[in-house]
Amino acid sequence: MSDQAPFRVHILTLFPEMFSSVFSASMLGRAREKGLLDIRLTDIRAFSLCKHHNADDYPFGGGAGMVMMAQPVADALREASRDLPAAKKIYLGPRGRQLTTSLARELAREDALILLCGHYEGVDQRALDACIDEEISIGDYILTGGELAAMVLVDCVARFIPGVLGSQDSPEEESFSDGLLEYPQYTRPRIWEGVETPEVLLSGNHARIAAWRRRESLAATQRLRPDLLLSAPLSDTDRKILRELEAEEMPKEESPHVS
Ligand code: 4H7
Repeated sequence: MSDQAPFRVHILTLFPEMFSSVFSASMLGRAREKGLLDIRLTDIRAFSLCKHHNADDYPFGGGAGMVMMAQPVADALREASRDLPAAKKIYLGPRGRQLTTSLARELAREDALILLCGHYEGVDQRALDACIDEEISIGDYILTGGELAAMVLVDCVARFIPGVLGSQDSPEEESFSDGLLEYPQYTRPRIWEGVETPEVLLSGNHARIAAWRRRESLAATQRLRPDLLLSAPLSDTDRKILRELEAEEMPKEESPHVS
């Protein structure tokens, strides 16, 4: 248990059963047990006023699929808002602002979040216009529903809630926080299938290890995501290492080579 008030997330969906394993396992499960994260789920169908509890209907203008009706969605959002009046109301959809580390850090500073998951062809635009503060996308690809996007957002935001990561870890130390890709990791056994762990990691020399890791981060970023180097904060030493790596990668024309 913790004395800090939990970060509250209320998720509205037609498929609440999709969330149980993701929110019970590993770090998110532990964060909830520790009282750092309070996740509520509402089945939008419960707000349907129809005989058969439908919350979707055919699209006006025709076309394939179903559209989630304005009334049950808006009623569900308004009830969630009465409970969490300061919460930011987010719709997960492909037209939204893209989720990044910096957006996740911002969202973790909100009082609470209400997440609306669209399914089928999405939600009637009038309910979105009346109730939603912001649409967020987890990336440029299409999903069958907003539920997986909501899970990704909660996972990503939870890492910025104090106490969710172990006391050793800092969310700022990892990839995309310092603007570089991560260095490779090794654990026992020291030799696996004949492949050795880099000797430096067994040296116990913390300065050498830190220097090796920084070099590996720079090398991976240069090779795999050179675009990140344009905005990463780099020291003079970093720039010198990058020039060395570049020279290794691209040997000079006149340098001798084995054929
Ligand atoms: C809201 C609006 C999120 C939710 C539209 C959701 C990608 C993302 C959805 C849709 C999502 C993301 C309607 C988009 C049907 C696809 C064929 C559910 N897809 N749909 N279209 N990138 N899908 O964050």
